[in-house]
Amino acid sequence: MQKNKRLKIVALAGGVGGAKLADGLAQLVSPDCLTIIVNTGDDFEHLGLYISPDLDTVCYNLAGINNPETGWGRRNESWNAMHNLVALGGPDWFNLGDNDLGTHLERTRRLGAGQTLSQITRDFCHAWGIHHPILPMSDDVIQTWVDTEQGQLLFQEYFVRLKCQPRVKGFEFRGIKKAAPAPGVLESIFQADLIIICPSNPWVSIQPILGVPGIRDALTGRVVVAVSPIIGGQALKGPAAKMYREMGIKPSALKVAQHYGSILSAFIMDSTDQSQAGDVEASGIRPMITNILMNEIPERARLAKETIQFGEMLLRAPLKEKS
Ligand code: FO1
Repeated sequence: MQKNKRLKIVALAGGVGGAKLADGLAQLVSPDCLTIIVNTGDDFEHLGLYISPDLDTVCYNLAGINNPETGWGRRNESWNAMHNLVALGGPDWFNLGDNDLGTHLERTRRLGAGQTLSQITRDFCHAWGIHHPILPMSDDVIQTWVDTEQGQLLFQEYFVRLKCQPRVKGFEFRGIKKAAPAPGVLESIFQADLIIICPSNPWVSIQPILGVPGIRDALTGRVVVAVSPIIGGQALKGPAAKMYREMGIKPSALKVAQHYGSILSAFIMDSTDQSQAGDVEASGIRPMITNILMNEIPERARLAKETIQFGEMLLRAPLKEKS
């Protein structure tokens, strides 16, 4: 596929859905024209290890070493450490494969030696043969807590241990007000022709990124295109639709577009949701319709290509005055 050297692109990504489109973009756009900014609100300490699930999911996907079934963790994994840990009475709810453990051990060691998440991610990407810049949204600790009927839950407790069962009432991103964007984050946005919000969970993957002081403001006046994480009222993976319902919003592509609101120039939604395009347009956001499913690897590059083409069209068209 022709390498797209023209546009400078920044992609905002969270978990598995975001990693897929980020991987598709990386297949098309050269490293000097694509920067991926990743959510770190899911990070947490477990077994004394500092774990960064979304950074690892994006890196593993771009390195082609991700587990294709789950989307997270490593392929060709073994579970000897976990089996022995559990046999000795350790917690079994968060599965850490033997290969994956190497990442968490080394990240924890480096953090303890005073390195930043950005420095660590850069070195890990080099080791994994990833040339595209992958930046944590911040080097400061930001923790997503989910307000539920059972009280506040750390994100991974909610997402993995409790399997997203508790009813959600809200979210708190602890530490976000004092946090700073990681080195290169604002610069990459200011230099970008096109910002792509990947089909990640708007509540717990994209909102934390936008909440880091300076990031949302940096998007003002830029061409920002989001890909819907909801098709036909359902999330492709994860609790996004359930979260909308529990937050009192009927889940739909339209509601996601309105959730992102005025930062969006355009919103890419699945043809299943064609009937909502008029209302998206009425919300001041340009609707773009295509097949947004990425079940197979080649579909990642196909959707990435279309997203870039939509972005190029917007860049050529005179932009309406952004509010
Ligand atoms: N998700 C699960 O549903 N179960 C797990 O046991 C699990 C382990 C795990 C280990 C490392 C890692 O990087 C991710 C892991 N995830 C697991 C996924 C993770 O909870 C989510 O991918 C993100 O936090 C949200 O997308």
